[in-house]
Amino acid sequence: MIKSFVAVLLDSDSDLPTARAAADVLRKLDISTEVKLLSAHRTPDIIRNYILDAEKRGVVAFISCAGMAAHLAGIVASLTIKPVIGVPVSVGSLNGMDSLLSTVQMPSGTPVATVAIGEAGARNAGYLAAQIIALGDKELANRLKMERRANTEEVLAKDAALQQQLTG
Ligand code: RP5
Repeated sequence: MIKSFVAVLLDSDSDLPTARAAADVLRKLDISTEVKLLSAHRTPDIIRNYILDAEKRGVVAFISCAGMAAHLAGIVASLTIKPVIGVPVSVGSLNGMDSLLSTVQMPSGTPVATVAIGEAGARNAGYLAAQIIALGDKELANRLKMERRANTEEVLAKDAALQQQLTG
């Protein structure tokens, strides 16, 4: 049986801290994850073969992390109809604004679901991929719901502590 997995792609090894934030969320949720370095501008020929092979091996979604002229997510999206989530990396003199616009402004018919710049966005890319998988996986859906509940409890506890500080 083919084992399904999420591919976390990075355009440069300098994108690793961002890519790791997405992979950490997926692993914490027990989702099989593959991390792969592929460069839009430096390894264009290798990308097509990797995507075709990943599809044969059971990839369910791609998360693509890239900075500056961030074209990796768009190229991946042009080669597959699996969901592609783009993470703009915060790098260079524009602090990721260039990455954000390069990732999000896709032509009609070839979407990239683009999340926020940097590691916060990468974590949400992990959760978004998990939510896509959870459409067909009740156990994972329950794990995600439990995490949401834990987040709610955490805020309530922090508010209770805050109220005590303010009144105590
Ligand atoms: C992009 O340019 C990468 O995604 C990276 O965020 C940025 C800098 O790349 P390196 O010069 O560190 O390889 O290609």
